[in-house]
Amino acid sequence: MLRRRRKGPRPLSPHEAGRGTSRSHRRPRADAEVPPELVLTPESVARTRKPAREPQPQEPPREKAPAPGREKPQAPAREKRAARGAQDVVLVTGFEPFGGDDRNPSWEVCERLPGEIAGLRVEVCRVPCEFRRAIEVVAEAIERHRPALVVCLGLAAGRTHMGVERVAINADDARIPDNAGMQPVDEPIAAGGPPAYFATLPVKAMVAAMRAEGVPAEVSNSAGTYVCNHLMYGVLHYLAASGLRARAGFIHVPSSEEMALDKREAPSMALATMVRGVQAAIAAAHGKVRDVKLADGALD
Ligand code: PCA
Repeated sequence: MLRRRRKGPRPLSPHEAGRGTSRSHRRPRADAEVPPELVLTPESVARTRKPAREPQPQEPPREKAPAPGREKPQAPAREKRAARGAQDVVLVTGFEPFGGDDRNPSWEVCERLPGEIAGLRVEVCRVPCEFRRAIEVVAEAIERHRPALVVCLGLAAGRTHMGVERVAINADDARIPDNAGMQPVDEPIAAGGPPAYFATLPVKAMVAAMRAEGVPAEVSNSAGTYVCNHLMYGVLHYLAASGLRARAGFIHVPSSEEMALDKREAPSMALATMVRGVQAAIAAAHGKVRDVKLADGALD
């Protein structure tokens, strides 16, 4: 039986109470407990925002950080765009270098994406390789852009294929410290949060679309236990709890050819191939809410 949506105003949940009624389009999930530091209000966003730093040489100023203290209150960008009949947004994120590397292809792919994919406006966001802070930065970008899709990218050196992650688990277990020196071992990402979240993007359809473009791709059943899994879990948790309708997922990319030049054992993929793959994956994710059935599971 189809359930009808209740008409008329519904009572405010404790999560919404005190935030004014302007966010009544949100439908928070009662069972998703979000750590208070991840519940973003314009005030908390302004508090967590670091002063604009000098742009890095290889970093084009795609996103201008406002001068400290001059941030605009967060507008419900998606609603305003819809009212103007303007484009939906896909937010694509990539990580800064980590673990002693001087580049990270996940961000280099973001820099090479076109401004539009499958009718979606592309916004990119460079993410620090830091536990907690990574989630805050992406949550802030979600509040700013109100995307329809969020596709996070990260490097998985040693992999041969583009890996569309199926699941993120509620566990941090860092073999090396992050870029801020933190090394959580066997700690939950969100105490009281669900053990795992599945990606809300059609992972098999994305893999199939990449292969159709000639890009080696696979479904991956583990995003690891480092900052990438942490970010994927955190973004899905944030979206579930905030009631925003964006769908989100994560793609791990192999080392780039440039990185493999001085790492002989590392398999690699050309950045241009990764860019083609990400474009195909986004187009497939935008076109399909339900996944396709494709026998492509792992035996181990
Ligand atoms: N890869 C790491 C974190 C940042 C990145 O690009 C990971 O797979 O967890």
